[in-house]
Amino acid sequence: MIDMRMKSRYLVKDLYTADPSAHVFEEKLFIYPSHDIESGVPENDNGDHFNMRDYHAYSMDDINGEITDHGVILDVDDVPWASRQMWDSDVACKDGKYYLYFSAKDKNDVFHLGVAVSDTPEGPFKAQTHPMMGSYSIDPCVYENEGEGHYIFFGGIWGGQLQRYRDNNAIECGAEPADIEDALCPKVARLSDDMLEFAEAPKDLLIYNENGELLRAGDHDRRFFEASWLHQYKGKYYFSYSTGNTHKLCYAISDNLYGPYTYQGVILTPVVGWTIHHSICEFKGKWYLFHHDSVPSGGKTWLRSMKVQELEYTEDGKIMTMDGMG
Ligand code: FUB
Repeated sequence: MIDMRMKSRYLVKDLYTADPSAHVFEEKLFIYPSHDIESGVPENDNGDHFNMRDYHAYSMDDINGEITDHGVILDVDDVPWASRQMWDSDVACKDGKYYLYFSAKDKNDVFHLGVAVSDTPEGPFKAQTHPMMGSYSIDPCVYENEGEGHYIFFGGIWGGQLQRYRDNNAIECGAEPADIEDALCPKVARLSDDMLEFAEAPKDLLIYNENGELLRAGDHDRRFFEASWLHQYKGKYYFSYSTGNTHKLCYAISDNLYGPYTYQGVILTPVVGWTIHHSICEFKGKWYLFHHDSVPSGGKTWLRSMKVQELEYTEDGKIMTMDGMG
């Protein structure tokens, strides 16, 4: 059942913003979105029309208060290895330094994950000279497992290129598995102590259905497509993601960070626009879903606007489904 009480609101009116990653740093809410622009690249299944070139950082003292735009925190021209398409990003903090993880294409049009570093959460960030070694695909999300270390989750199929890899190696003519085969998995890896590289080879994050079977590639309503996010609630790990071509935001739960996870249901039903992407963050005792849609641009898929709405759990820890059109 969809909870119609929960209304969302747009956060920024003067720029198009998407893929919001929200965190509490220095007692403020910081949001790191993609910055959508009208670049004139025609729309295709490869996502070439998402032709972004920089990132802004935003902060809020209060969820209902003013939002501050801290300006450009990283531009593609300041990333030595990148050529175009600055897609989804996330930020983590360790020992007073801030690390921006981002997806971008290299000079050969291959997606990798990059890291840029700053002394403050509002940036600007200085990029490393090379992408993270062994990184591929898109949509990094970094989660600090309290007292234990930081972990990166990533991956995205179709334009996000995950289908071009198996066992962390590029393959010839990469394609999605057949419908009856196991779906491609999002990836998880522990980060190195300096936060700049993988500390281990990325592992598959397995998502099972209610019968204990891996989700199949043909299960488009539930299989992973892109937009990884991890949060913890009442001792359980919640991995949430987009189903891409069926336009849903779903989640799965595990007792362990590495999984295996069990599929639970839909967080957000389809929004206006092709992509659905999000983050989940607790701020001042309440939980919020940050996401985007294309309503303000009149439905242009590549010009999205970020939003926030309160997220609610049932007594037994299920996330109440929200209406993407609400
Ligand atoms: O913003 C570009 C891409 O669109 C993101 O990386 C995907 O998750 C989708 O939202």
